Amino acid sequence: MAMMARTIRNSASRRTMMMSRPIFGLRSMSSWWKNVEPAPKDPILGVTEAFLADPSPDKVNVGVVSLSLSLDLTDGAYRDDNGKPVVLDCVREAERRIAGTSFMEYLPMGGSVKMVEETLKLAYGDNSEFIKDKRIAAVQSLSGTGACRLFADFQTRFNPGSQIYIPVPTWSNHHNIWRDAQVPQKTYHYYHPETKGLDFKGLMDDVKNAPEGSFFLLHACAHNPTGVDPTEEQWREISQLFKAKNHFAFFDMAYQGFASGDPARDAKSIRIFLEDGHHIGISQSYAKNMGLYGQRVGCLSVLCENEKQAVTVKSQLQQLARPMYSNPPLHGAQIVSTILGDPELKSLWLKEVKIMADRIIGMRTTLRESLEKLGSPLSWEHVTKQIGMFCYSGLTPEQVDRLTSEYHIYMTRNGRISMAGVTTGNVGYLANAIHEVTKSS
Ligand code: KET
Repeated sequence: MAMMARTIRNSASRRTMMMSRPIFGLRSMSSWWKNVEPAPKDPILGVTEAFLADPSPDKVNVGVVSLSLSLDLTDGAYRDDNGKPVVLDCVREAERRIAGTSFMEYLPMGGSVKMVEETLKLAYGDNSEFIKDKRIAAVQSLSGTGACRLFADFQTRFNPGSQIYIPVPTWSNHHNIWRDAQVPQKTYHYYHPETKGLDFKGLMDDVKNAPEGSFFLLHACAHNPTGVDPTEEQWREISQLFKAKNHFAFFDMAYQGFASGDPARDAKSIRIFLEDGHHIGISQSYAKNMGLYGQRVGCLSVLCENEKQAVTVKSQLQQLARPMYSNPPLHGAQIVSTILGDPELKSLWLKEVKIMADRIIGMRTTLRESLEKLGSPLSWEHVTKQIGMFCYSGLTPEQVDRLTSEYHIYMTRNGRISMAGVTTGNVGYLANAIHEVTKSS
């Protein structure tokens, strides 16, 4: 026993000695990153971090009527009317069916063929001739962000020096994505702060004045952050002008189903471009409309001239994916293909998408009515006019700061409210706080 204790003591003191001995070379090895500055906080996900760090004891009371609620209305993640995250019933059923599967192997570099097939139908239409003719190069992507990034990398590689036109404003990460892919960015007019609607004239002028064959990023529906979409007629005019200018349209469709409650209707902009014979690119995501945020499942597609070209383009997209992440994750893709491949589960999904979209539309009405009942001197018509997950409220960064410091309400500093986090329980609290910070403006 005594010998054992001595041995332990000895080896412990040997360890201490070794640790205190200077290890030459280590200092110089670690010093190359000593000048690295902290990265700026992300304007969306950074706010959620701040919310999580808020020590307010009432934070857990989200959704409960209380005068000191703490609300996170930052990112576009859907909550039910009790403020709780939602796993759709169709997803639970798909998971039940997948459970116990013996397949845990790699997907191909381009991802699940079945998932991609079903996903293309949602964007291009069930009976799309382009799908039948195999003219679409498509790969599973790491959700919508991954699809945008893969496309941006494809653009740089095969059209070096080309630029991308991005709307003002847009989802903040669009700028990061094309910047990191080394694609120079230009902007085009989109939102009119005075009318809180579309600046259609500004948009058309910018499209007209861009050099022939420019790349444009378009939000297919439920524009983030403004909630302002062109009408069908305006989409037709945009498409015609793109045709005349030979521009390339890349559609980011992160909210299919969240604008109208019907995914097919929300793909109208894309269908118009297809009818007009454009070759387009599309990013699709199941983060929001299937609630698969953390599963990172989406799709990048590029419509080509013929099957041969589509095979070639797909091979290059895979070639871009291989050194980055090799192949995409399996589980989310299985969930999606199980749901969309089964008519019953698919119709359950469509019902659930509509329920989510309708709840948000209902909350817009209640928020506007509550502000009007409080006697707000401002117009809140835009709250119900805008569509999708977000309300671009018109609040200034200073007013947002007051909402956070005085009311524990978190949202991005551009005044974007994630309507998906507004509930029957907290809408009154939110309206009151907005009224308090805006009534003297
Ligand atoms: N495009 C748009 C327009 C978009 O708003 C998002 C996410 C994405 C793509 C990417 O989603 P993904 O989870 O990669 O499929 N927007 C929300 C979350 C975030 O910022 O990442 C948001 O704006 O809150």
